[in-house]
Amino acid sequence: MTQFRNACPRHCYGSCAMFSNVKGERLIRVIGDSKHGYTQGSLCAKGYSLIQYTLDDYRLRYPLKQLRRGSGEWRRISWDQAYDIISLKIIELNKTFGSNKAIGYYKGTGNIGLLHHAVEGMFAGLGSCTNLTGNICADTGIHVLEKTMGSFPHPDPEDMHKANLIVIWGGNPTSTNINLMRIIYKARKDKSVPLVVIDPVFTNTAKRADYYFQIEPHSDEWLALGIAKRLVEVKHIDEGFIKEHTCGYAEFARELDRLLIDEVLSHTGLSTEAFDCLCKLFLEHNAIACLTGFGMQRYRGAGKAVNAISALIALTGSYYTAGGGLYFYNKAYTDPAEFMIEYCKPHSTDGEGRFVNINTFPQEALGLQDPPLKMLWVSCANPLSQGFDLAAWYDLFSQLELVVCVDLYLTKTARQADIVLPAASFFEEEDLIVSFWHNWLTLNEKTLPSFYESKSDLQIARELSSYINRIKPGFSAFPSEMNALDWICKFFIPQMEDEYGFNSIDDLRKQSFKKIKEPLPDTWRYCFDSSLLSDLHSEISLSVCDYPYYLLTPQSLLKFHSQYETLTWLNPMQKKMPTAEISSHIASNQEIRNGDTIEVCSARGSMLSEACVNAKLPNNVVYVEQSDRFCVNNLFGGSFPSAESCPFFDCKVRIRKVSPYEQPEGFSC
Ligand SMILES: Nc1nc2c(c(=O)[nH]1)N[C@H]1C(S)=C(S)[C@@H](COP(=O)(O)OP(=O)(O)OC[C@H]3O[C@@H](n4cnc5c(=O)[nH]c(N)nc54)[C@H](O)[C@@H]3O)O[C@H]1N2
Ligand SMILES: Nc1nc2c(c(=O)[nH]1)N[C@H]1C(S)=C(S)[C@@H](COP(=O)(O)OP(=O)(O)OC[C@H]3O[C@@H](n4cnc5c(=O)[nH]c(N)nc54)[C@H](O)[C@@H]3O)O[C@H]1N2
Ligand code: SF4
Ligand SMILES: [Mo]
Repeated sequence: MTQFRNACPRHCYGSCAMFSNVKGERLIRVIGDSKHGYTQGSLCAKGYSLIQYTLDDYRLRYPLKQLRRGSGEWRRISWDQAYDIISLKIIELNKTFGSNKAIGYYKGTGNIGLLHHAVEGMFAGLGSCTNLTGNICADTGIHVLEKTMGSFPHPDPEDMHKANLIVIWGGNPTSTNINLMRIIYKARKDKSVPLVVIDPVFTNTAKRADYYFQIEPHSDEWLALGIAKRLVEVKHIDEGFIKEHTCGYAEFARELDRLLIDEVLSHTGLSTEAFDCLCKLFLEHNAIACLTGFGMQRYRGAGKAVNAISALIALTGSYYTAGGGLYFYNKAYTDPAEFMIEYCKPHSTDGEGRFVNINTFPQEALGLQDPPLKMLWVSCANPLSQGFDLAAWYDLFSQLELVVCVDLYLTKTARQADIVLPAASFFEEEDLIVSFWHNWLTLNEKTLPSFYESKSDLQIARELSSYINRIKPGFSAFPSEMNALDWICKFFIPQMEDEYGFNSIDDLRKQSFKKIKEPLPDTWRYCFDSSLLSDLHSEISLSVCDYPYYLLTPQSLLKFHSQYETLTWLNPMQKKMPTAEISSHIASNQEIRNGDTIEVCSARGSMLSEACVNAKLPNNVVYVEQSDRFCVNNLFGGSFPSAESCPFFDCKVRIRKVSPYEQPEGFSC
């Protein structure tokens, strides 16, 4: 039996370090690495199920060509045939339009390994393409925090237990960030640090809290500003911090004066007692750790909420305290990838190409002219299941002359592609995993041989780039000669060794390394944004009568967005239709019982679901899991402010009980 070091490459807060045991060519065991400072040896159930994932019957084995898009008529082709079709199309489009701008890519969050940036690198190597920008999970918060704090600090999550109050605001770490819960439990056990959860849904995290505040969806900025007003009124603010490290406080405080607590209560739905209790918690603590979850920013205008929360933390002076501050996103993790993309660029090009934002991708791409987008490469992503405006995605696909999808599975997106290329699992490739949350870096060793003919994104980028260059020498500047170990040893190690304190790949094989971080410099400043208050009343109002309920579709413990659905270890019951959780109030009003079929209907679309009555859900919330098979995103769509993440939780629905006579036979979504 051989043991390897691996790291889970899901877009997960954990980026867990693990060991894999292999017997013959079979993965037989995975265990967490107890020496990793953040994950300390624990993996989630999805991690342990990777044994089934590597050999899943549903995994793609060979390159495929679809005779007519969406027809399901697939032919197995060789890799060379696939490269030939793709290369010829790229060269043809270049000839027709005089640049590579008609060629674009969409890269999702399927694998965050540094070497997967070979996808962006491959397109950078072609020169002026249509490139991707933005961050689907966190753009709303990133833009706001950059405005108020410049390069915003992200405290070390391992220090969270040093705070004296922990607030989880719009996040659900018992599902999405399991390792953090260990740190929170430690804080409670050792120092009785109270845990506060603010979420419209009584989640599993809320169940573990000392204080839970069930607020109306989309009312976070009202709540944060309400607490801020109380702190300012009773002069319980950190005056030293405000004087030395902030600007704009006086105006912000003046604007807070105009805010009425009654308005706060009516927007948030909290009682006076609950609001007073929350204010008291903020008044009594000065090292507040606030996890600003990604869930809370998925509605139109949610930037105001992140902005207001960051201001509240500034008023308490928590940014410089041990364990205190705003825990949101570790931006530093994108730096090495950006270097890689730069490195692949040709020395002279006909310009930079153009950029399309990931959040508004299908709409923006549809609007592109001179030239229009004609070819799309989709990798690590399932946008026809997970995208926000699926109608726009289908429109975009219909204008494309070639769609290539690289994936491990025949997803909803792959089913609409012309060419599907089988991707290797992370056990079948070398990689480096850097977290977007904690400060650790872990080597991922190649553990298994390739599953049938699957290849890593890097291998595909190398082979396709050299195939094109064989047809048209010098067409691509992507360094095809560099294999994974070359990138790691010759490129990433020299770039990162000082920051992380390692010298060689042998060091990386022995352990994970933690980035040595500087403390927040004295010159750091927080800028209060008083326009926040003047904008507060300009809420976008959604039609309440026709569609009275908020549809919330956050992340779930046993899935990863559209991934892991086929694994029976995680999902033993193969459902016939999706489950929609509804409150007892909705259930009794509409005489719906557990197991009844209901139609969940938005202004954009509808889906049949099996009702599950959840007595803890608020009266105005319907809760559905994300899925590839039963794709809920058909219900979303519409425009939203630029520089914001897609408003996935800004969907209003109505529901209707469906009589058994109305139900289509053999329902599938
Ligand atoms: N198991 C698992 N883990 C994951 C993922 C996964 O799919 N599965 N996905 C990963 C990715 S890519 C991401 S982006 C993260 C996201 O993970 P989190 O940051 O935890 O965010 P979400 O799960 O989207 O939403 C968190 C909470 O926001 C609440 N919420 C919804 N609307 C509001 C509101 O208006 N106000 C407040 N205060 N709360 C609201 C929801 O009820 C939910 O409990 O998780 C990562 N981790
Ligand atoms: N309803 C609803 N929709 C949402 C959200 C929500 O909260 N609610 N959240 C949004 C958020 S935050 C996110 S991040 C997105 C996630 O949406 P996507 O980025 O599309 O992520 P996944 O659905 O996880 O799909 C990733 C795909 O990558 C594939 N993959 C895995 N490893 C590799 C690899 O090494 N190479 C290649 N080529 N492919 C690989 C997987 O098989 C999978 O099909 O969903 C968004 N959509
Ligand atoms: S999905 Fe997240 S928690 Fe689970 S093993 Fe992977 S990184 Fe760890
Ligand atoms: Mo995400």
